[in-house]
Amino acid sequence: MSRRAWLAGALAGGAAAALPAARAADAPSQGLKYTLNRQYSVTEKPNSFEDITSYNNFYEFGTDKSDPKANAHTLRPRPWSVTVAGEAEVTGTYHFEDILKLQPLEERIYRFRCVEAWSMVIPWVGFPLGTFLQRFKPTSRAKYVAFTTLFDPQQMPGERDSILEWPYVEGLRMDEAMHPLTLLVVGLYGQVLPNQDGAPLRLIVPWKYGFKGIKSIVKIAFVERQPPTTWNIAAPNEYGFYANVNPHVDHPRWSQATERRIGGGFFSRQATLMFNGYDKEVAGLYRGMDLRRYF
Ligand SMILES: Nc1nc2c(c(=O)[nH]1)N[C@H]1C(S)=C(S)[C@@H](COP(=O)(O)O)O[C@H]1N2
Ligand SMILES: [Mo]
Repeated sequence: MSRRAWLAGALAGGAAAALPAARAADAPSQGLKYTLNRQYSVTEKPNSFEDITSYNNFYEFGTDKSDPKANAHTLRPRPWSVTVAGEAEVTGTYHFEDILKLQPLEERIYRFRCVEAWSMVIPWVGFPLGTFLQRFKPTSRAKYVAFTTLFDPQQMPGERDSILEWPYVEGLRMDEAMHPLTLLVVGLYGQVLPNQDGAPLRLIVPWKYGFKGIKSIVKIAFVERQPPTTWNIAAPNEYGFYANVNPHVDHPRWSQATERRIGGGFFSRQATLMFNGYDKEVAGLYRGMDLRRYF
């Protein structure tokens, strides 16, 4: 599909024109139409487009932070389709451009905290996962949502290495998936999502560690049981299913009390906030749960 056809689809889904809130001088121009959601945006200064697109974790393209930018050109994010399956009245396989037309795009400026204790502030463009999922009329048996990344070693050469089990998989509890902060992302800085950030469609759950934000999604399934998740399979004592940002629960090999803000100078560390600063919005989801056990 041509770039023009893709853009036409994106524009058809756009809300009334609004001034982009975040713009980077170094961002290329492949613009989306979207409206800033102020209610769900932080006022901290966003990282540069360069930071967000050159310091990445995307093991399908290598394990160094600079590998995804160098290698992700082999990914072909258009055309793309996404299968919605499992415990729902409506299921099927959908063209990405048709998914885009379903709802207007929003810009959300979110804090982003990797489990490795670095962080950024990122102006994502996307739409709430919850409003998307509701269309499929999940049944009462749908207790979790399971996500799967593309498996194609031709496009994703890292999938030939056994460093992780492929394809990358992730999951959320149903109420986490339905929470208004949970976002399906198609762009950043007002531009179509670059390959290294998980084109064409990735998840962002801003109160959880970055590894929950599965990239290049091809399947979304409503399931009854808690689904397996890639980093939990790799090291269950280090990475739990919930992975809520929590400065009081250290990783076995390092502290989670502070974080290094990328672009902020190597020695400048700042306090990590409970639920990455989104505690007012999400603490209620975990009331009564032992956050040390369900980490
Ligand atoms: N498919 C896939 N998704 C993934 C990863 C990955 O290796 N493969 N890495 C995760 C991790 S550890 C982080 S911190 C974020 C990084 O997102 P970014 O590179 O856009 O900042 O993506 C997450 N999603
Ligand atoms: Mo991460």
